[in-house]
Amino acid sequence: MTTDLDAYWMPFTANRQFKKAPRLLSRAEGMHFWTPEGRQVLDGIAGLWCVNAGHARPKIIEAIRKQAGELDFAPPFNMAHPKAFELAERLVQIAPAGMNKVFYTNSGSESVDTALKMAIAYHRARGEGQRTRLIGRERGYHGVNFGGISVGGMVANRKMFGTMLGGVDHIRHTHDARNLFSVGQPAHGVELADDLERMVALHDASTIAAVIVEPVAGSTGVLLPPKGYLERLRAICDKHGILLIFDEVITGFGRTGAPFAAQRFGVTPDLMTVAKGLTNGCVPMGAVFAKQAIHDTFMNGPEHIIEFFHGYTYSGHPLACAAAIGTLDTYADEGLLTRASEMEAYFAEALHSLKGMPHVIDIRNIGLVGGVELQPIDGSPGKRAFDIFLACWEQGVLIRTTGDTVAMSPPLIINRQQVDQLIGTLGAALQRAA
Ligand code: PXG
Repeated sequence: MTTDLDAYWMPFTANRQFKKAPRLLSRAEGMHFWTPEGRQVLDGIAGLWCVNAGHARPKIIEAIRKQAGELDFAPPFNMAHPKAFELAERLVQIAPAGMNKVFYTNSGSESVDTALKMAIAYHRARGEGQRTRLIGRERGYHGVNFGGISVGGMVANRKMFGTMLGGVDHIRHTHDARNLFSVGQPAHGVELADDLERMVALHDASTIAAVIVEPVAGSTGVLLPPKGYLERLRAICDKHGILLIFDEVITGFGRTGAPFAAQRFGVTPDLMTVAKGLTNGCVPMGAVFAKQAIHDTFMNGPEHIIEFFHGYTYSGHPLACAAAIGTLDTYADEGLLTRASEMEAYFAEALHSLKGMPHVIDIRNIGLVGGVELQPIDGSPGKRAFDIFLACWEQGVLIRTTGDTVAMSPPLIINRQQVDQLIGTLGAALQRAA
């Protein structure tokens, strides 16, 4: 190493451990990364669930290059540039029916906090300003901003950052021991959605603005919605006038086999948050999709007044919009937004072949997402999976771990041989570690 590693405080990383044995990536193309030493590594997690079309795609690179030379920045408040409108129109074409308004952010975390604020402000605009309560779910992950960690269900956030937003409550998560080793959507647990009725009984619907869930929880270990669960959540929300927010930061842009999980599961939310695959990870960008009626509720009062008092300096940044348009072109050219549905059966079979391997206690999958849960080492939660992560890295395959679950979410361009390599390397690491 010629560069000093000292000054960079790394995010979500065990800094001291990392700096003793750094893992660096210096180049990427298609399904692969390369290390500075020239070692090739198969990307089993699409960067961080974002590089859905694979790395270094020409249309995206060219779009960014061209945009940088043409218009580097335009103020997004009271001004705009053409690509912001073009992109929104393109996004609405692939969105669930009726979700035809798009608000830009720069990340998933910002999308989540934007959607929560939109929900509260929407009810106020309708004359129900007392609806301020937000309902999340245990084991939910909604990014790192205060709204997101409040509705999220991660214990570490509670331990480290205190009480966070008030007026928040949580329904139970959907991980259910009756569903171990289910292939695809599990059969048991639709009644977990009835927790929302308990929230209504406890807090009264008139105080609740919205419920936010990930259609498939990614970061906390690939937790699937039981059959009928999302439908029931939708019905309970409708019954009580509660907005349903899907956080599709991970599930958006083809991950589950349809453009959005809302379409895969046939349940349309009122608001939908996205990021990651929106620009194929090339330029930071997020967005919130809203139903027409929600948007229209804001379009009241004097026309010179700002309707939604919210936005970011970089909302709809020209480079991000260009990258997103290049990304949507690439997805369309190659049918990537539905390719996971073609690969799902092969991926599932390979993944579930790990059943019976040492320490494997559950396997979960949908589209091109897989989770393999391992028996934790007594007294050292997370260590078993992290050791497997390191073993795979040494064998040229990048996976993710969360707790003792190994998560995989490869670029949607993955071929069968690469699926075999991904799962084969993981299987071999599990055998060796036994
Ligand atoms: N919502 C969901 C559902 C997410 O998965 C965010 C919001 C926040 O997005 P930003 O862009 O602010 O990071 C996420 C992020 C992992 C992992 O390995 C997942 C995420 C981030 C980092 C790691 O599971 N998801």
